[in-house]
Amino acid sequence: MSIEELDFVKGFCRMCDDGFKQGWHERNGGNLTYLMDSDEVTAAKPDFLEPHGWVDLGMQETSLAGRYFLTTGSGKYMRNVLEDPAHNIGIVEINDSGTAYRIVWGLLNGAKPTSEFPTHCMNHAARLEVDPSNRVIYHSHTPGIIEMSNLVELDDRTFSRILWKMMTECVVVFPQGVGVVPWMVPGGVDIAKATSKLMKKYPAAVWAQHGLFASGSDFDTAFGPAHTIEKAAELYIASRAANGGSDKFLNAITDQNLKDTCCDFHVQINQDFVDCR
Ligand code: 2HA
Ligand code: ZN
Repeated sequence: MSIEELDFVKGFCRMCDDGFKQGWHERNGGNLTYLMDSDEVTAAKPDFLEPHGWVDLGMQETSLAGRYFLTTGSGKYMRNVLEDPAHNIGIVEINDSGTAYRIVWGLLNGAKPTSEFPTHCMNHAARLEVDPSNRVIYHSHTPGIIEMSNLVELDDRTFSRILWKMMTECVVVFPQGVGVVPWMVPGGVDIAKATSKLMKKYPAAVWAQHGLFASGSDFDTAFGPAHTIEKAAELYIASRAANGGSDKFLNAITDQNLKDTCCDFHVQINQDFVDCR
């Protein structure tokens, strides 16, 4: 079986296309990485090409040493991934000390891993600390979240409470809430550090005026919360617009409603973000 026929590659390509169809990936916006397990590496290895030279990561992640990632390419369009995986995505190997990577498949014609590869690596390491089953980090340019970051205070509690209260099941989908990274220059180690700090507390983090980072143990559990968070943000924007711009809604989910929902669904709400006992 060729690499492009393997289930994890097909799932990866489908997710890129799903995000594009949602309107989250204009031009080359957004990126996706997937941490392969040893069976997936074994299945893909016969098709690996002559590896490229090692490239410095600009940081060290010892927990990722020797691991392999499937990643979108820098400057590549999510829109094109499904049709032509080998030119738009690729497999990279991390070296034994977790300081460098090399391309072993795909990213043809001199392409490189996503410009956000340092953020993805740090986020993988951060999520693995709190959830050893985590495999996916997904960055999208979600319009509702970007609109919301123009309008509300940029802090974790404010964002989480608004999103939870927009739709009953939100608090069940992300009961820890979401983190918020203030506006920062993308693509570097500083934003990677700020994001990965939040990803130790939350499975998703907003980038103000930029988009969203989501994580999960597979493509569904990363895409699903991203979809839910973005839908809640769009509901907030639409509700405010329909309410003359005001955020004082006639009816709203209360803090007690949030807690009762979590109790019934057996999930632990982030207690710091609710006001009642
Ligand atoms: O263009 O989304 O944050 C890729 C990006 C950078
Ligand atoms: Zn981006």
